[in-house]
Amino acid sequence: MVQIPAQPYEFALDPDKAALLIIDMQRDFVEPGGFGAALGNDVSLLRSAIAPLEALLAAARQAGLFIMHTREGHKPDLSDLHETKRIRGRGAMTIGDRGPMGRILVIGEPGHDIIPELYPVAGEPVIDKPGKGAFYNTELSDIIAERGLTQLIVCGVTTEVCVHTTVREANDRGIECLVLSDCTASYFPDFHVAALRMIAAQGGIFGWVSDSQSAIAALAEPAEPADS
Ligand code: TIU
Repeated sequence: MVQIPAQPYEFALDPDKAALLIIDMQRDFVEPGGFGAALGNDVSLLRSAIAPLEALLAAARQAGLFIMHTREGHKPDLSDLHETKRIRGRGAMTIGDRGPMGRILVIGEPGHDIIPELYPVAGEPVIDKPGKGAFYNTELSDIIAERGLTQLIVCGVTTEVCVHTTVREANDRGIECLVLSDCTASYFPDFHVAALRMIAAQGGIFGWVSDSQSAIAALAEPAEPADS
């Protein structure tokens, strides 16, 4: 076990039973012309998470931590897209429409892919998810069960939407989640702060909140046996 300073109290990381889960660091969310912009957002607000995530990803790879990435998106025939989601927002552009990075939020299109700075390497599963949470209609539960995972370090975008939904889903499945504040971001800075507070409030009702520096320091430490 490695202790990571966190809110509401320290997180006891068991690196053998933990994974880093990076949520939706896709061009569609952080670059102009994609889904985030189509919803009327200033996508530059999400870019603060990239540099801390690059450092964290390097440290996690160095430490041999299991790493997974998710991508929100839909099959090219949109058969996995609920009509309710397609029309939500009533914007001029929506999911499946063609933008400067290809069809918005469609698997295989340039905008749907993960940004180059955080691109997955061999051995890091990429989980395509049609919803906001990473458990709905994905193989994540199977991967967690096969590997005997009990903890997730959850990062990515956006804090109050896909990160929060995933943390809530994981919490209900008995998975402990540590969310790193500077490795997540929102189009709404006040929502980011509130979302993190919601996780750690009430004695850690959904999980724990820490930051990349604390996690990176912990990943560099040799783990103590779990029963010490
Ligand atoms: N709109 C928004 O804040 N987020 C999403 O639609 N998806 C994710 O959070 N990935």
